[in-house]
Amino acid sequence: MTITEPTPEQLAALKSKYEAAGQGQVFTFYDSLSSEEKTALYKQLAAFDPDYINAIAAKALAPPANDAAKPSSLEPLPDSARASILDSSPDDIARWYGQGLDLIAANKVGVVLMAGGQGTRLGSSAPKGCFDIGLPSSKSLFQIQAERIRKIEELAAAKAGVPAASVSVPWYVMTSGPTRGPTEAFFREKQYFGLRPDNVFIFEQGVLPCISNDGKILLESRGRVAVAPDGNGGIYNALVASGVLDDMKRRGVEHVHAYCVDNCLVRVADPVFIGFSAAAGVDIATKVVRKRNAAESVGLIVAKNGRPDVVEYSEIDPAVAAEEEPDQPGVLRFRAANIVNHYYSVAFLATIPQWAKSLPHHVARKKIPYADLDNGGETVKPAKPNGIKLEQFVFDVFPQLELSRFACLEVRREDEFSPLKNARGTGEDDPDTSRKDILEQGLRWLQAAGAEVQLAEGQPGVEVSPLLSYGGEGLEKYKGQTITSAAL
Ligand code: UD2
Repeated sequence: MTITEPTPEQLAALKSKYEAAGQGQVFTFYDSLSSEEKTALYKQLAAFDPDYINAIAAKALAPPANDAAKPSSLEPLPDSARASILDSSPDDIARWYGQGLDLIAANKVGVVLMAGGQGTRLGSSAPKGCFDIGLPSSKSLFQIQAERIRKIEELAAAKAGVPAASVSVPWYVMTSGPTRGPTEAFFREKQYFGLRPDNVFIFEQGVLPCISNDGKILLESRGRVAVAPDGNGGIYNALVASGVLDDMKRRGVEHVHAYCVDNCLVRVADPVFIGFSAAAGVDIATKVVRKRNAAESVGLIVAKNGRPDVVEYSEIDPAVAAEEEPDQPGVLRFRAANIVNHYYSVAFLATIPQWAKSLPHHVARKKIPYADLDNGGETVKPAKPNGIKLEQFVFDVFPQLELSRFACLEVRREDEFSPLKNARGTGEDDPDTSRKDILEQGLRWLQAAGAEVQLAEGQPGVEVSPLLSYGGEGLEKYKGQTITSAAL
């Protein structure tokens, strides 16, 4: 790497900017660094604006003016903004499905995967998409999702009567500092799971410095600022900065499905969702499932001051989360659970520069390893939270919209939502629940097709490859057959 240390003038200018912002401590060890370390630290610091960091940290730490979770300010979404697969007519669902496939066949649909999370709760150091949930095929979450893209391209081409090779659903994979390298290596190693490499676009979201409890930017070591991914709301700046939005426009993509990597049941580029959203002519739509119980760690889709909004599980007042319908005891009043499964029109995404900077930052209090300024920069691993990470949430864009520009589609949890959040053995949202949910879905599909399935002892179901069936279709050939294998 060519070492281009900053000139004395450049260094002085940056130093005074940080000192004026009360953040001069980041230069504590600068003079004792090697030339390469000086260049790296200067480059890292020059990428941040210390005044902006102070402003967003102060705003994020200030008590919310009109507390989002105060009971009076929240309402469930009005029926006008909601639909449910559970009570939609088969004709409506079939129409949305057909419209979605037609848009996919016309190469107007793209997919954005949010895969920058660090998956700390899962306890794996590899990116979550690489995780093997223990299926008979040992497929990773990335492979399952890639094969669903391949299958939906094939189904769309078949319906349109065009060659499969003429249909492309570009897959834009958002990574972060810690996940980019391992993700790219995994995709190359797996030859992009059979997708055309020029239809896979791996990009990186931004990072923000970690801040101590007294508002100081933390050093991770003598020559490096402690940073963390800027939240899945970093997607918006990243779509523009990485050239993804330009690529979508170049391809003529008009409809985008953005989703969460850790949901093994996710219907990637779901034609029903795309068709529903395009037919509704909305800027943003979101899928929800019925909340499992008041304490479930999911955001809640609500209406707030007449706008669509989401109150995150880490910020909801427990009393609000537990409120029940007055005339339906036991039914939660706020039960539309966010599952990080969103539709955007590209026309709306083109307005990102107008509002992305104004999205709020949320505070996550964390134990952040830091360089002890008073002890030669020795790295200290704190026993309790010593600072905050600032992150934007992807759904914080929702209040930008009038309700008429937004739609919410309730789907069946057992068909579409099984998040992988926790380490094996937790019993909830862990690798075993993911594996079980996929196998049970395959069993339901085969039984619905008329197959007789004989399960081995302790086998919860059958793994049906996405290349065989996207959503349970195309299994007629198993009618009347006896299935004994664990995977098809
Ligand atoms: C997310 C939702 C929550 C609920 C829950 C359901 C947000 C902000 N919260 O909570 O409302 O829907 O999931 O499972 O969406 N990610 C990035 N970059 C980041 C941070 C996260 O790409 O800097 C991705 C991450 O890889 C994952 C998704 O965003 O695909 C959700 O992140 P998470 O699992 O950390 O969010 P969680 O479970 O706290």
